Amino acid sequence: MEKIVMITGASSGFGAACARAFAKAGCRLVLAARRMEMLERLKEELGPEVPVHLVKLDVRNRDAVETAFAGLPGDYREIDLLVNNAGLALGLERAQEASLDDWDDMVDTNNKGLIYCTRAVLPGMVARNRGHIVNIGSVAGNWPYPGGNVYGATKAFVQQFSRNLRADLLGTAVRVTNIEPGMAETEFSTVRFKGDEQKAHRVYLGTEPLLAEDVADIVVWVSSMPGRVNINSIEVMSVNQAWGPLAVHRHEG
Ligand code: NDP
Ligand code: 8X3
Repeated sequence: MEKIVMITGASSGFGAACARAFAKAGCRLVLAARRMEMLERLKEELGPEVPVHLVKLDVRNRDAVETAFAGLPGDYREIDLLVNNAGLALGLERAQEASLDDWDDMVDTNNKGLIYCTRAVLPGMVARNRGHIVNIGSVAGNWPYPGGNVYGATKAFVQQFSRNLRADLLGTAVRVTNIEPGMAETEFSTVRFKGDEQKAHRVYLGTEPLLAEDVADIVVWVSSMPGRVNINSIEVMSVNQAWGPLAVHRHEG
């Protein structure tokens, strides 16, 4: 696969696993995240034979996103595949107690960052009549759960944005896919619980969650389908996760 693949949030979890998987598939990689030292380590791990361009980028910063895409070296500029993966959940408090700063941060990263990156690559993809945007949504965008409030809503936005992109791109060869994973063990819960490793660990205790590699395999698969095939969305869970019954509150007595 001789593609130029740009992955946001490549410093850990799904993003880093996607980098490893696309490196194995023979792609040129543009890896972006805020923690440059983690990206440097990943580049070293991938080895000198894998063409990698690193970008220190906070996707919440619109100017920085525009500058980063405009400043890509010539041999990395014509991005074939953008994996919009950078994202986070912050907190699990009920809406009436949740932090507005956390809500801002999730909207700024999961939604605004994702649309800035998408808008930066789309004109080139349409002009070349070639390209694929893979968004990392979540089951949380499809199914409500207590404390999911704004995080789930940001992922519902990603789902609808992905569908609307397809509507706009009809008549071009540019593809759009929304991947909607359930519980997967990455740094996700450590970030959600603001560094509380024990609380994060308890999320996965006694289960066999998805691995980052599972999600990366799916991203590689959807992008390696023939050009006539657009996988619109894939919802994927660990076999240890399923839906609960609708909740009913009953008065005492
Ligand atoms: P991780 O916390 O392991 O990875 C998140 C990545 O996003 C990191 O590389 C982080 O890099 C990057 N990131 C966060 N904020 C920014 C920012 N402002 N600018 C640039 N990069 C940023 O979690 P996951 O791998 O699990 O999460 C990846 C995506 O998958 C997210 O969108 C998440 O919502 C989604 N997801 C996760 C699930 C799970 O259970 N793990 C399930 C469903 C969806 P850095 O901090 O270096 O900037
Ligand atoms: C991450 C999955 O269920 O923690 O998007 O919201 S969940």
